[in-house]
Amino acid sequence: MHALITGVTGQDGAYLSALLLGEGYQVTGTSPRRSSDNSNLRRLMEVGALENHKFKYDTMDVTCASSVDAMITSQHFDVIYNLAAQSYVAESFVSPLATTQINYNGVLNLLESIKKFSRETRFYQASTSEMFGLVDCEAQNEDTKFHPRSPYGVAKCAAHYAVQNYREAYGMYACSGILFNHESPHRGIEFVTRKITDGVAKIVSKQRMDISLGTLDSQRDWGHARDYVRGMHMMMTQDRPEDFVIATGVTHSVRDVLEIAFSHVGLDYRDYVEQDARYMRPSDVPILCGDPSKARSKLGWEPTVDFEDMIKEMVDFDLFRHNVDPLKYFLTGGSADAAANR
Ligand code: NAP
Ligand code: G4F
Repeated sequence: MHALITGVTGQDGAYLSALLLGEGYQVTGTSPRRSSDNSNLRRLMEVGALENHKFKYDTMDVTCASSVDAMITSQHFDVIYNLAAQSYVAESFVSPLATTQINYNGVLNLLESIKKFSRETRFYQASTSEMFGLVDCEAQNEDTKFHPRSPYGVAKCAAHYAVQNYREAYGMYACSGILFNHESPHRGIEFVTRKITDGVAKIVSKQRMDISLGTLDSQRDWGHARDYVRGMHMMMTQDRPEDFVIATGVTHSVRDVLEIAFSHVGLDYRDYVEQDARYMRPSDVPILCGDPSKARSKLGWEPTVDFEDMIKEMVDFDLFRHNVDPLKYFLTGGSADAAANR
């Protein structure tokens, strides 16, 4: 089996590559051409994908129809996972058109190309809980109405409906995973969980004194990316294409993330966090909580990583990255100097 993963250099691209390679797939992973220092391949290196002979990295920008066509006609893909996106919600308020180009037009380019040249290829779209936005029910499932609160959410809604339309109009195996927030040590540093765990590690290693954040009241249903890419793969190996919510069903606040991350290194977040209006959004999503019942019953999917363990894993990873050995740090009663990993 041959899989194409767009947006392979992101968090999910790395985990999905590792999963599919482990299942014996040949994987072609793409992202747009960036500067030539190859730093965008860091995650793929860390999960061991780059050294696997069944993995090939190539460049492709989903906003360019001709390069999408060239890729899809150059070889046969059994399955395409479209993870490519401008995925940072705050940035979408600054660059709504660019976000829409990638997150909606890019999806149309892929769907059109599959329709024209490779109709049997299965297509996965990375839909998101951000589409639910301002919710009026306790738990969101596949039937919950959308009320997006950002240009990112609006573009993802449009893409979601396009996938549904290509499925109905052309009988294509096209489906969307409506994934709630998922994090890991490979999460982008701009997202709130990783910003906090990286900030904690910088405070411990005395590189900074505090962290500036926006609202601490937002609540999200946060799971682990490794569990969530498993959900994607399960959706793509069903007999019929269907959309699925992937979530834990448990909600926490930004304050909970702070509480866990700081107390893990023996500090009180109240002494280190300041609020900064620059990180507030014109309209935000106050609370999300997913109902993954359909994924549980039809796919047999279950999350395996506990929220608190995930945040601690991220703090430990960032401590290590900032030259503090977490084990020595705890054994020496919280001395970063004694635990310097040099
Ligand atoms: P991510 O880390 O931001 O990765 C996004 C990927 O898209 C990167 O490889 C990026 O390349 C690539 N990309 C950006 N512009 C592109 C373009 N014009 N053409 C092709 N590729 C482009 O995102 P993620 O967290 O892995 O999420 C993967 C997907 O799931 C995204 O579509 C996201 O919107 C969606 N999603 C994420 C979550 C979550 O909580 N993580 C939840 C629901 C849905 P560079 O590395 O070169 O920038
Ligand atoms: O970590 P966030 O930036 O994630 P957000 O906006 O929920 O989006 C992520 O999850 C979506 C799934 O629902 C994905 F589709 C999307 O691609 C992305 O992966 O922010 C979470 C919450 C927000 O309410 C934000 O306002 O945290 C709040 N927050 C408070 N201070 C902050 C900050 N967010 C960020 N990024 N940085 C802050 O300083």
